[in-house]
Amino acid sequence: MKFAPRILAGFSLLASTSASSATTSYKPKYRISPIDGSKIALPTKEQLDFQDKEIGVLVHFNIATYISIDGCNDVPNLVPKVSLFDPTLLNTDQWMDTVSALGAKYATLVAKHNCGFTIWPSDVTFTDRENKTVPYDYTIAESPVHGKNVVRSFVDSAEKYNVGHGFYYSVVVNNYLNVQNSEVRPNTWAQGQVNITNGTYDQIVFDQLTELWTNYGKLTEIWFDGGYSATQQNKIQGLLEEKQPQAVIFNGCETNGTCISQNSIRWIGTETGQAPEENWSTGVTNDGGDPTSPYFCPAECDTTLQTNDRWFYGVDQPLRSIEEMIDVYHKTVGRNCLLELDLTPDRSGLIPADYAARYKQLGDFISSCYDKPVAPTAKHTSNNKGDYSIKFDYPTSIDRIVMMEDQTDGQVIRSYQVHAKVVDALDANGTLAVPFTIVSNGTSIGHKKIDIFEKAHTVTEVMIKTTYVDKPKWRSVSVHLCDRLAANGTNTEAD
Ligand SMILES: *[C@@H]1O[C@H](CO)[C@@H](O)[C@H](O)[C@H]1NC(C)=O
Ligand SMILES: *[C@@H]1O[C@H](CO)[C@@H](O)[C@H](O)[C@H]1NC(C)=O
Ligand SMILES: *[C@@H]1O[C@H](CO)[C@@H](O)[C@H](O)[C@H]1NC(C)=O
Ligand SMILES: *[C@@H]1O[C@H](CO)[C@@H](O)[C@H](O)[C@H]1NC(C)=O
Ligand SMILES: *[C@@H]1O[C@H](CO)[C@@H](O)[C@H](O)[C@H]1NC(C)=O
Ligand SMILES: *[C@@H]1O[C@H](CO)[C@@H](O)[C@H](O)[C@H]1NC(C)=O
Ligand SMILES: *[C@@H]1O[C@H](CO)[C@@H](O)[C@H](O)[C@H]1NC(C)=O
Ligand SMILES: CC(=O)N[C@H]1CO[C@H](CO)[C@@H](O)[C@@H]1O
Repeated sequence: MKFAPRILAGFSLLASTSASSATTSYKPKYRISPIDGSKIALPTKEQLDFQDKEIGVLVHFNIATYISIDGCNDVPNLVPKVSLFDPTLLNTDQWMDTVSALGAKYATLVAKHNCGFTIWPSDVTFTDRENKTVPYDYTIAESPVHGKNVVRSFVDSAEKYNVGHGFYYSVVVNNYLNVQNSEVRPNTWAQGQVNITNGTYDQIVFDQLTELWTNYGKLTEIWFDGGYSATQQNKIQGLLEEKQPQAVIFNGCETNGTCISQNSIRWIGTETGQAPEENWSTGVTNDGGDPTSPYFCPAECDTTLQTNDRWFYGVDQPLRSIEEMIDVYHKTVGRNCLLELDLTPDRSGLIPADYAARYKQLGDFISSCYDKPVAPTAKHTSNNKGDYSIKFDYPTSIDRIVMMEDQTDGQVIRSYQVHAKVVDALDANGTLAVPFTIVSNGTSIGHKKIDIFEKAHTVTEVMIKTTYVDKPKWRSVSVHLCDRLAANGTNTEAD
């Protein structure tokens, strides 16, 4: 939460002592367009599998759940007491009920946030300034629920519910160790903070990532909030290659194209749950991306259910309306972005009932609208000019279209127009001999693009025309007719 873009710039002064294993940055993989010679970035299987999941959750449950403010960010001296962490009803299966009801396919848990508290019993020890070996004793093992391991329960529940699991571990901030921006602050130690060197800090990060990446199975996603420092980069990359080569890495590339993983995912650049209308699977900048980039690096749109960009459970924090959340779905998944929705267990360790109901309401809308297309017997054809056609058996009412590219050989469509033969009595004057009119248009399709028309239409035929850098491979095209809750802000009639 409070996601900073990657903040590597500024760390270049740190002596790169740990970089003895000269790991090299991943080069982008691409092919050349047979049509215009441009670069077409190629995905990894892991990236495509991840885009396929479409919806995930980012679970914010840590010691900050027990303080009034939303985490330890920007309060460098705050080290909440371990005695606060007391989830008496903790049940991670209950979390997964909500994950499933939402239709989310992966869950990434905040194993350590900026306060420094770990919700697994870390066995890491380190050397303090007096050269004594001391344990990292700001963990669940020192809390009232010692003997429990939230990370372990979470992983077991995720596996039981067939949900991919991953971890968020902030490597750039740790209040317990008095670290901001990856640097141990000199001469300002507060109550509860431990006095270490910069080198010791990097070692602790490495050792705790080793615990998380060794003991808890294959991870679907690894989250680097704000990236990592130059002194940590090579070792983290080496550890990833060794322990979790299949994981998709949020913030895995710097905006200058230095990547620690081929399976990188980029940040969309906001926490509102809105991708730009035009959002490519390619590019490394924190925005709508770039169709000409050689890097395949899809965007993830992280956002909250609670209002006011609140990530940890907030007592009496209102929730966003179902209309707004449906809008978020259309502006993220419907715009080729992964929707990663915050999930906030409360102080008892459970998802509150009213939250669970809102997530389920959203999941129910999505499946009721999109699981089954209208007119399943309509005739679908595509030709070798990139056109896609749907001919209906009889006049059929639709109000939206869902388009998916098969991106195995890269994202190749550069723009499209959706045409339809509209036979609505008022529009067409009651005749079937109508010409095609444009009902929506746009640029990027990628994994998925959903266009909601300005209004519902009765149509006999739909035809998509495209421009592209190689002949498009369609994965699917479907049309739907749904409750028009929050059908605003999406693509509208072009004519
Ligand atoms: C990208 O930025 C990082 C950190 O500032 C730097 O170490 C790296 O050399 C840069 N790479 C390129 C290709 O400019
Ligand atoms: C701790 O060990 C280091 C390296 O061996 C040494 O340079 C330093 O003086 C020692 N510090 C103390 C307080 O003994
Ligand atoms: C850690 O490194 C930073 C950057 O070089 C430096 O400003 C800071 O004083 C160091 N911290 C300690 C405790 O030595
Ligand atoms: C932290 O360690 C440094 C180096 O030994 C020392 O100068 C400083 O006084 C220590 N600070 C505290 C609060 O112990
Ligand atoms: C679209 O709907 C959302 C959620 O109801 C609302 O916040 C937003 O203001 C609406 N936008 C427009 C342009 O009507
Ligand atoms: C509808 O068709 C009738 C009969 O051909 C014609 O008189 C009328 O102008 C048409 N209306 C529109 C809106 O095209
Ligand atoms: C969609 O159509 C409108 C109206 O003709 C046009 O202004 C716009 O540029 C088109 N957008 C794309 C992406 O083709
Ligand atoms: C139409 C649209 O929203 N285009 C945006 C696509 O993403 C790039 C990068 O963020 C923006 O510059 C465009 O405005």
